Amino acid sequence: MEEGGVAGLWKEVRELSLGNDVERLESPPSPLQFLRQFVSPNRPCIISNATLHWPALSSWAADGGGDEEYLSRALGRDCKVSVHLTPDGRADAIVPLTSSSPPLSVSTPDEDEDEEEDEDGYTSSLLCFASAHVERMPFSLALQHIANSGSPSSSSFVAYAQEQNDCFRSEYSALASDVESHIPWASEALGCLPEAVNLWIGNHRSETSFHKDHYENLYAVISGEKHFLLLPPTDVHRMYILQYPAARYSFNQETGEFSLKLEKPLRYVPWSSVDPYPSSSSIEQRQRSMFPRYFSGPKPFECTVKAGEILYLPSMWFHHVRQSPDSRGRTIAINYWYDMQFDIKYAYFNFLQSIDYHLAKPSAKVSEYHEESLDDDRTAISDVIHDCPHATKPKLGNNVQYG
Ligand SMILES: O=C(O)CCC(=O)C(=O)O
Repeated sequence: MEEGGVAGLWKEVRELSLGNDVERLESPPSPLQFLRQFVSPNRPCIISNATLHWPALSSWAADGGGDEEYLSRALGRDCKVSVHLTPDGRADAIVPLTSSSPPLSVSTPDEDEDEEEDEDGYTSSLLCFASAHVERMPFSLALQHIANSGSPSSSSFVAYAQEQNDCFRSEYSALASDVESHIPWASEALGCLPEAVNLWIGNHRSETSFHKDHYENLYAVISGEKHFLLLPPTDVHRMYILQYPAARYSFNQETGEFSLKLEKPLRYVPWSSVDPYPSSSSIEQRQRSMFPRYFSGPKPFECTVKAGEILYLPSMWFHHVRQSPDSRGRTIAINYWYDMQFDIKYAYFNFLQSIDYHLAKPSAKVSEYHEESLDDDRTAISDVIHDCPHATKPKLGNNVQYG
């Protein structure tokens, strides 16, 4: 891997500020400590023993002593919530528009051409940004679906309650008194109250692909565990962000099958191309050769957040999330999104994102750049976005926002 230039930056921020691990605090910091040691330097941390006083820790969590029915009783069994359904647990993820397993039918605005599939169901035709099928259903049914869909043999879909959009303060408001409405030391440090509070209930098949948000994120796990991969904003060139056409799953209850259709009018979403946990060795090989800066660069920060802990996920950090459920088959978390400061760090980040990785080599002359860029990621990227007419590198200010 290249030294100096942008690659030098990846190393330097780790040496100067981030280290190699996410720091763990045994108890909540004071607002001043949180501001000085974590928010200002844009460094993540995990805070243990952060929420043990919340009633949710005993009444929602499988090993907290609460009964299994508490949640649906407290919210109301028939109270409807939004549940995101996908064939494989990957919503808001890059998937091929033609895929054979699980059952999937696909149509594009120009309708299907004959494409040759390889053994993973990938074709040279098109990758898209696929959003979940969203179904409103009674909360008790949602909880059943979440637990059952943890096993591929018992369900043709994976259910994930992850509506975002401040869903905890709207759909789940009857549960408000079980948690704090904000994180006091964070609110004081950040000088504001949360802009959104979201509830996440999933199982081990639900996965959130690499992306970043323009929020300071306080992510509290209540039951089960969440596994994060984190990369700082300085590593943006390792994420291979490209514009993908937006598509949406729809699920047919009667046949139990999904179809995936491109949105009309066509819309493009800038999203990371990297899948850090490829599902087969052939996909892994392809990923490694197409995205060498991710796979050969410094390792992502890896951490597990357990019940009672809070992860501070600084604004603009790339994150990928998986989960392990509790004994009831659920992982439950709640997160608080606070407005970030659109300050000089944000401006630097946008500048970094806008510059070409190759042009940023310290000694590269323009003529060298033209030759070298041909045989590296340019060719790989043109494979990924084959047939994707508007695919370009993200423009300045193209915020990859989740929510
Ligand atoms: O828990 C997850 O699946 C994703 C969380 C996330 O992306 C966020 O909090 O911004």
